[in-house]
Amino acid sequence: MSNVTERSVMMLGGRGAGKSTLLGSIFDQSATLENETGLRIKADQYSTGPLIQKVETMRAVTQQKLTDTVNPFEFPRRPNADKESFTFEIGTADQHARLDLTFVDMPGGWMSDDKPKLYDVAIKSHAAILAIDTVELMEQGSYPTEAMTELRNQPKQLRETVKFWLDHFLGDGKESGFLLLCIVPVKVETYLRSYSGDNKGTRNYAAVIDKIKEEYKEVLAELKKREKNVAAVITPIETLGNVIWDHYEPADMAYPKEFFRRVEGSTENGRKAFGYCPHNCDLPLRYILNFFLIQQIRSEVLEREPNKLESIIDSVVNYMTNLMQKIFPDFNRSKLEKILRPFSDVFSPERSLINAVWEFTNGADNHVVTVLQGERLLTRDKPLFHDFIKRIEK
Ligand SMILES: Nc1nc2c(ncn2[C@@H]2O[C@H](COP(=O)(O)OP(=O)(O)O)[C@@H](O)[C@H]2O)c(=O)[nH]1
Ligand SMILES: [Mg+2]
Repeated sequence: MSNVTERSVMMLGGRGAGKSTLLGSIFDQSATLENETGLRIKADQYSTGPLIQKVETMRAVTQQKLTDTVNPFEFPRRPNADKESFTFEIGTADQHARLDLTFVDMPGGWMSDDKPKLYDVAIKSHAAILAIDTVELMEQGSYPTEAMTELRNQPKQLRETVKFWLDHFLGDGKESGFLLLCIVPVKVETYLRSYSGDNKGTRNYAAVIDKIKEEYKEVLAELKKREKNVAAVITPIETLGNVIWDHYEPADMAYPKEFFRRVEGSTENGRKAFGYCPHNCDLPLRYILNFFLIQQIRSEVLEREPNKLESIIDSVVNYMTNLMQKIFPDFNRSKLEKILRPFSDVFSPERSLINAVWEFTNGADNHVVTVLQGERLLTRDKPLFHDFIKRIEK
């Protein structure tokens, strides 16, 4: 295949937060959508096995009444044992073009230990995923903190990493990018739904959002400073479905064992709640691909209309003007050219691929998503898209 492009996505979040599992779930659910969207998603030969293994582990969890999901043999410190990156090959059945998207999932402990490696990933990534262990976020207070070794979320340390990333692309005088941070609460089933037949009281997802805003406020403040260039969204996913947190048990001098139990009954809208039932795992990928596609379209508009654009934006009448003001509110051609350049060829301009990406990203279940900032970097405009498609050689 000739038209293969490559991009990378930085994975943020502590060891054991659920990053690799999250990627397994994204892969597993997205790959089944080909008939619906035309987008074919595979993993490369080195990633398929480990990704499927993560999904199988999760499937097994839903078969037990009560499980301690942290495998004591897998978990203790082997910081370099984990696979570091997973590549998704994103294309179509006709195989004319493909985007290889590599998620760089750093081995545990990097947040404080291996700065150079981390920074090396940061400077290559225009999109990042932050996995938040929702159970730790919400339940940590119920357990003596000093007994919890190495917390998984570590929002304070994260600030430094995020700041480095933002400064690299957007620091003084060198605005050279648009960025997306996709915050993904995992192990969130417990708070996302009410299950009838379950006795732990009403679930409250709004409390999760509030808690993220509180615990990660320094990180969010860094993002806010770069609001014009950075989109940030919260996309919760249900890796397992129907499995909720039950309790912690001490595990001397180590992170407490966390027990999950499966619910048996039904969800609030009457769906039978039983067994493995992942939901919305494709959301982060849909948002990332949408972000890339929208920037590519914007960059093409800018390239195509070098002379007209300024006058369109200056004039005050038609649909085009409103649209242009929406997609380029702070129009400054030379600056925009520079910061849109990295996106001009994310997807080879090849109709079937671009169409499939549009379809895939169109299917996002937006009602569970919280857009924190940068909505215009994600805004889909149909006429503009069709215009863009028309211009692509067959
Ligand atoms: N109940 C539950 N457990 C999970 C979930 N995701 C991950 N885990 C557990 O957390 C452990 C660590 O996950 P992993 O993906 O390896 O974390 P990483 O270090 O961030 O890559 C796994 O062995 C699972 O047992 C989830 O969505 N629900
Ligand atoms: Mg991992």
